[in-house]
Amino acid sequence: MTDKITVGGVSVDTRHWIGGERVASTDTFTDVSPIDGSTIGEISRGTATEAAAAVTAAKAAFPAWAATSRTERARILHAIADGVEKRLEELAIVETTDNGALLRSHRRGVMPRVAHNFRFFADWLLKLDHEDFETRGHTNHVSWDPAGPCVLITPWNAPLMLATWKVAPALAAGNTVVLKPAEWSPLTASLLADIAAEAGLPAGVLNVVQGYGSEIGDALTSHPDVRRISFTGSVPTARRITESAAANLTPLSLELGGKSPLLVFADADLDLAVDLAVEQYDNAGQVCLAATRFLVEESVAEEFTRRFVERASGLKQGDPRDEATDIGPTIHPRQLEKIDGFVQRAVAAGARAVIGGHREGSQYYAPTLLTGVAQDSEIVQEEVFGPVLTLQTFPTEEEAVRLANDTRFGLAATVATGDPERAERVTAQLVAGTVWVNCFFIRDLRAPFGGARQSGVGREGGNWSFDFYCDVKNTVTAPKGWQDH
Ligand code: TXE
Repeated sequence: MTDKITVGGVSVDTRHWIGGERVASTDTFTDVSPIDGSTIGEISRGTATEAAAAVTAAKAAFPAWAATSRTERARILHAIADGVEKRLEELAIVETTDNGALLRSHRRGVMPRVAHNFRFFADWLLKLDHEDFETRGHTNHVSWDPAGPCVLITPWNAPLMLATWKVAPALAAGNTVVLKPAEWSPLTASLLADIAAEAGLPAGVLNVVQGYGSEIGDALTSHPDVRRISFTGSVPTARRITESAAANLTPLSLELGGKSPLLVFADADLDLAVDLAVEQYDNAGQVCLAATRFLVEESVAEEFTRRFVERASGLKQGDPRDEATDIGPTIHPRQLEKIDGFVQRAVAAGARAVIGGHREGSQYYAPTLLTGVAQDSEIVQEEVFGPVLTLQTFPTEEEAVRLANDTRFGLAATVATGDPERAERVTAQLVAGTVWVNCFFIRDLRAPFGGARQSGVGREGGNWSFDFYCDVKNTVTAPKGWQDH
């Protein structure tokens, strides 16, 4: 095994990053590019030994980092953001090669947001405060104490973006981190380790362990020295992690899947509604927030479908490095298999593919829209995580809300309507962590982010992140002169 590989002209270390040193495992796993199925390289395949070593390193580094002043922590986080900006192009090309999402989105949207994640939590840290208050002359002072080593487990659909949503607030809060990126997209986490070290983050404050969740997950999540676990991924894995964390009652933040609706009312601006609908193919549909269920008022359903099909047919699918591409590949042939299984079972049950409904070669799935789907069918109830959307119609507002809420998820919902009163009525009834009205994917780090029902546990963003990553403490001090009594 070579320690470094070159990806799109960028050198990437394939080993773990533990206690400020590169550590190799004896075994490796093969990282494959979704663009063409070619092998990128062999990556260290972590075991329980490296997982434990990473937690030990995080524990050892914790007291000094927790005691580092807020200003200094914020300065280092800004320096990491500088490093991300300096290496933006490199990060973009490596991420695209590794997970197949569009290079143009990585360049212009995602990587700038990665830098912003660090800047935002650095700045928020500096203004983080609770007001002191008084109880019968006694002062109550609430402080945000760092919690300790945090295990952060992230998925492959937006690897560095989702990792830094967690890493930045965890570090800002004064915690140390063990990051376990997904085995299908391990590379940018390794680059982040380099960038953080160059920015002056002390050894052991950020550790990265590579490998299969099934092999090293338990060693991380059941470790008694771990104080927080934040996970983004699937519901079954979240259940396993929850069981494993139960041993020490380690607090969890879980950001899971969704089956979010897009409600289109007859009074909506239909062109806007179609714009919002077409956006759901972004990242080849591999987006937890995607509004994959179109619920359209009967009277406009035909026209909406016509315009949607016209727009969707113009989308260009292909190599995500090409600036003209709109839809890239699916992360892995196994995911492609899974997507096609969902679609073929839906079609066998009576659904009609208005567009798509098939693979395009060995890495791509054609953008698909299915109609004739029953509310209780698998395709309407389960997350596909591919470019597969369903369309159902509704006769009344009441029925629209009923259908929208009728799944076990509750991550997001999007409403297209021209009537502000309807917007207010409907949004008040929707079960979702985020509701967008006549817009989609607007995300401000000050706002809470998370899911209702099986879409997640907990909220992150602004103070919500610090609530999670800190041990909030109240100190009650007696009035001056208490010793005279
Ligand atoms: O997810 P997993 P997978 C959904 C989506 C997708 C499905 C399966 O529907 O089709 O999940 O994807 C680590 N202990 N989402 O199998 O298994 C794993 O190594 C600790 C939605 O890739 O949840 C990876 O780092 N960790 C989603 C991470 O968990 C474990 C994004 C996610 O993998 C582990 C991704 C264990 N026992 C998938 N087993 C979203 N919400 O955006 C695995 N992991």
